[in-house]
Formats: sequence, C-alpha cells, structure tokens
Amino acid sequence: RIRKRAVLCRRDIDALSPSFLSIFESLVPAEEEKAKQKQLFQLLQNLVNRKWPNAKLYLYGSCANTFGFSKSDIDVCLAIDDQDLNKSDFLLELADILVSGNLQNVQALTHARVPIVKLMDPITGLSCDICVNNLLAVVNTKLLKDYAQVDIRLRQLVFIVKHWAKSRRVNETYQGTLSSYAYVLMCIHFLQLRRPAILPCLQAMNVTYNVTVENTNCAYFDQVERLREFGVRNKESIARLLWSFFQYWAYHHDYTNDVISIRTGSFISKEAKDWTRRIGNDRHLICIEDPFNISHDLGRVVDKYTIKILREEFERAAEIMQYDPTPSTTLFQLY
Ligand code: 3AT
Ligand code: MG
Repeated sequence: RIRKRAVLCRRDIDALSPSFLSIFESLVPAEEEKAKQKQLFQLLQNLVNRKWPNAKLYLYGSCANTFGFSKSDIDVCLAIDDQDLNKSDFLLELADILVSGNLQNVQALTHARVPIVKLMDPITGLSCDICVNNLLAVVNTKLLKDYAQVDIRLRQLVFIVKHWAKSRRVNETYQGTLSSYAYVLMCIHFLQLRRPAILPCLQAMNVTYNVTVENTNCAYFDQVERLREFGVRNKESIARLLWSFFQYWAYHHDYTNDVISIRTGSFISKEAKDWTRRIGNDRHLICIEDPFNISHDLGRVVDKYTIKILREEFERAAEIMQYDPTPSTTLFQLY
C-alpha cells in the first residue's frame, strides 16, 4: 500500500535539535536517584524474603525500562509460585510486613484492576507500588529496555513525547487517553518504519531469549549489544523525527483500518484482528497491539470523545513543529 508522505518540511528543522536534547537531558534521572531506587528495592527484597524465602522481586515499568523521568515512583512485581494463592489475602499480609518494616502510607488496593500495595519509604523519600505475579509486565519491560539500547534516538524521542503527553494531559488512561507504555510502543513502531530503519524488529529475528509467562510465549533476539550500529545509516536528527512522528499521527495514520504492531514491525489490518467494531468497552479507535499479549489493544481505553482530543493534540503538535519559532517551549505549554 502506498502511504502519503509529507513533502513539507521546515528548513531549519535540524537546528531545533539542541533545544530538544537539553529538555531530554533535564528529564533524565541522576545517578543518586538510581542508587536510592536500588536501596529501596533491596530493603523490600529483604523484608519479603524473611517471610517468603522463595518470592522474587522485579522492577518493572519506567524505573526499569530506561524511559523513566527523574523523581518518578518505582513499580515492583513480586513473583511467587503458589497455585492456590489468594491475591487479596496475600496483599493484606504483605501490607502488614511492610508496616512492621517501618514503611509509611502502606495501603492495599485489593480491588484495583491490577491489585497492588502502595507504600512510601521515609529513608529515600520514594513511593512504590507492588503488584503480584504480573510477569508479562516484567518481560515487556525488558523488551522496551532492549530496544532502548539499539539507538539513543528512541530514548530521546520517548522522553520528549512523554513530556508532551503529560504536559497536554493525554497520558491519563483513567481519563480515556494513552498510557506511557502505549506511547513507547508508538515510538518504537515509528522508528522501525523509518527508511533506512532506525530500529529492527527484535521479535522477527532469531530467538536468543525465550520465556513463557501467564501462558504466553515471549521470544525475541535480545543480544542488542550486537545491534549498536543498526540505525547509523539513518542520519535523521531528533527534531526531524519528532516533526515526522507528530505529522504521522496527525495526518497520515489510517485510523479506520490499521493496527500498529512492533511484533511484526509493520501494520496489521483491524479486519484481520477482528477489531473493527466495539466489543464491550473495547472500541479500537486507535489500535496499538501489545507485543506479547496480542489480543490486547493498548488503545482500547480511548473512546469517541477522547479520540478527538488525542487527534487534536497530535495536530497541534504537528503545527507547532511546522510553524512555531520556538517549538521546544510551545509544544509543552500546559493544557
Ligand atoms: P510512567 O513514567 O510511570 O508514566 P511507565 O513506563 O511506568 O510510565 P505505565 O505506568 O503506563 O508506564 O505502566 C507501567 C508498566 O506496566 C509498563 C508496562 O511494563 C506495564 N503495562 C502498562 N500498561 C500495560 C498494558 N495495558 N498491558 C501490558 N503491560 C502494561
Ligand atoms: Mg509507572
């Protein structure tokens, strides 16, 4: 299928890169913060293992996928092999242990979509959410982190897109807009489709990492240190990529027919996935396939009102990247 390509470009686009890169640098967490995260993680591991010696803790989400901003909370997954585990009872027991370990604001949210215990550590000042046996999230965290090692422009693009999405309030799943995880998938897919490509499709390469979690097989090429040269033939600057990213989602994406899929590194039709009509609460107005749980559309939270908001924000961003004299400030003006 032939896709329309924008012919319009601003002449000074590449000159805008330094201003975006300094925003990126200002959002990257400092080493001390990483050390604090490790310290809290170790404390939690010790407390948990005293009661459940076979339980293992994993960091997941933005604190582990290298797309986390400074001062963000940490997400921890507790893995425990227990066939007849009652999650609610388990989380309540876990909460007791955390309280006795002097952690503060401990709360068990046993009825949440993903049940968790929340806590605050008075020593590091960090807040943390702990979930139980959510191993697909641990594995998709590794996939995202592995992609980030291939080309630095992925991390730069994601930071700027997330910063834009947070500033414009289109990163709120409970309000019907997209999760950070969805934005990362959009960025990976976009870079897989540049020509020359900036990212490969790791799930289409020979398998060097293979696990089965929650009845789902997760397999891909994870020797990413061997792919450091992958994107070098493409010389596009971060400002140019950002400009094209917003152009794509504002004017070129086929919202009616296409699903973006980093698993295949291309598009799948909504028809082929049977995502053409609303089923229950899943409306499929913007379709983003989860790389492992392929029946899961990360766009399913978007409804007929919020799809308009989202598309207007993509258009606003595309216009700013095209015409504004100082896009690196205007883009992030608070909604
Ligand atoms: P923030 O920096 O906190 O905004 P994040 O990377 O922590 O971004 P989320 O809070 O959206 O991202 O999600 C935390 C992790 O949970 C990321 C991903 O590993 C997993 N996750 C989130 N949403 C889904 C989903 N719908 N399906 C599967 N895994 C998900
Ligand atoms: Mg998070």
